[in-house]
Amino acid sequence: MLNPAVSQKMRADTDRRGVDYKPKSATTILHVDMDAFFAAIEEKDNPSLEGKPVIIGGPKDSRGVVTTCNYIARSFGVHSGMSLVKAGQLCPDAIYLKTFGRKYTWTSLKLMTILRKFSPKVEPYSIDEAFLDATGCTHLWGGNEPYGLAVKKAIKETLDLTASVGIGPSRIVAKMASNLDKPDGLTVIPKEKVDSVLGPLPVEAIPGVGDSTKKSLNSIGIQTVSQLAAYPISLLRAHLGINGEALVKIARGEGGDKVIALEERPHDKSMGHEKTFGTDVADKDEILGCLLNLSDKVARRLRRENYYGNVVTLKLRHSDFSTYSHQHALGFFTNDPQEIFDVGHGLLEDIWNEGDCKIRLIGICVSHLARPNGYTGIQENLFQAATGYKRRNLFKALDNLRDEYGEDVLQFAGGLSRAGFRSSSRHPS
Ligand code: TTP
Ligand code: MG
Repeated sequence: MLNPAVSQKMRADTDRRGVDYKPKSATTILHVDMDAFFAAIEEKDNPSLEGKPVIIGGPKDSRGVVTTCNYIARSFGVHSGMSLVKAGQLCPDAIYLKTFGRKYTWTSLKLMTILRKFSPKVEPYSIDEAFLDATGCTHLWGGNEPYGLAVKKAIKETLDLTASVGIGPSRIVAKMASNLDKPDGLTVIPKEKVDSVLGPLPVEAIPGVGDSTKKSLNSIGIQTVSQLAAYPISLLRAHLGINGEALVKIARGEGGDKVIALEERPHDKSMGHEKTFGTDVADKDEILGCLLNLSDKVARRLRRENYYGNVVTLKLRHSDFSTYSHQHALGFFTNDPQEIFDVGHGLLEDIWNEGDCKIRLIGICVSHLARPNGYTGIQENLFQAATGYKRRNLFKALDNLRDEYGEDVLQFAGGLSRAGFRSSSRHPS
C-alpha cells in the first residue's frame, strides 16, 4: 500500500498534469547512509561533546574495538574496527563512550518511517542505511537533486542528524554514490555518467570487496572499477569462482535495481510464542517478565534453525477478549533475545499502560526470516558486530546447557516473574 504522503503527492501531480501524463520511468534508486551514526546520536544527546573527538566502543584502552567514531576522531586516523588501545594512542583526548544499543535501534526505526514518506518502496539495509526505489517519484520533487535534498532535510529536521545520500540507476551505483561525499553529502550519478564517475575508483570502493578480494583482483592486474568491468567474465570466474561473475556485473552497474519493501517480501516463516495467564494480569513487571521469557524462547528457536528475522510483532489480548497486534520492522536482522524483547517492550508501551484493561494473553513473534548464507542482504544488528562474538559464544553456551539439562536450567533474571513463569506457552497458529 502506498504511503499516504507519497500517494497524496502523486494525486496532486496527476491533477496538475492531467490523467494521461506518464512519469518518466527510468529506474532511479536512492541510498541513504547516516553519518557516524552512533557517534552522531551521542553528540546530539549531549551537546557538551560538540567539537570534540568522540569514539564509541568502550572505555579508552579497554580490550574491545572501536564501533564507530565521529569525523573529528577520524581525522586522527581512528576508524571502526581499530582496537581501543590503538585509538587511545592516536587520540588520547577523545571522549570514549560505550554503545547504547536501544537508542540506536529506535533512531533507526524513526529513520525508516521518515524515508517511507519519499517512496512506497523502502528497503532497510542496515541499522543506518536504506534503499528507496525513487522511480517515478523524483519528478514530484522537481528532479533527482531536489528529491535527494528533501530526504536529507527531512532527516535533519526530524532527527537532527545528517545523512549522506546517493542517487543512481541501480542499487550499487546509488550505494557507491552515497559514499563519495561523506559526511552530509549528496551525489547524483546519472546513467550516462556511471563509467566516468565510478570507473576510475579502486576496486575496494565496491561494497563487499574486502582485503582478500582486492588482493586477488590486484594480482591479475585489476586495480580499478573500469578494469574490472572490462574483464572477461569467464576469466574472472576461473579466478574467483561464481563470485567473479557477480563482481564483474556489479562493476558494470548491472542488475540489483530492485528495491524490495518489507511488505512486498514473500510471506515467509515466522516464529513466535504466546502465553495465556492463569489469571488476568495488570502488573507491568509481571507482563514484562513474561515478555522477556517469550522473547528468549523465540530467539532460541531462531538460533536452533539458524534464522534471523527483522519484523517483531506483539500480540495482546485484554481481559474483555479484545485482541491487538502491533509490529515493527527493524533495519537489521536479529535472533538476540534482548533485542527482540527491547522492540516488544517498545511496542507494549505504544499500546498498553498500567491501569488499562488487564491482560489475558501476550505473544511475541519474529517474521521475515532469513538465513545468513549467500548474498541475502542480511545484516545483523551492526551495533553488536564489535561484541557479537561474545554474545554468539554466550548463546552457544546457553543453548548447549539447555540441550543438555533442559530449558529451565538458565533463565534471564528479569524473566523470573513473581507468579513464576512456566513453559505453558504454545506456538501461535
Ligand atoms: P556505518 O554506516 O558503516 O558507519 P557510520 O555511520 O558510523 O559512519 P559513516 O559516516 O562512515 O557511515 O555503520 C553504521 C553504524 O553501525 C555505526 O555508527 C556503528 C555500527 N557499526 C558497528 O557496530 N560495527 C562496525 O563494524 C561498523 C562498521 C559499524
Ligand atoms: Mg553510516
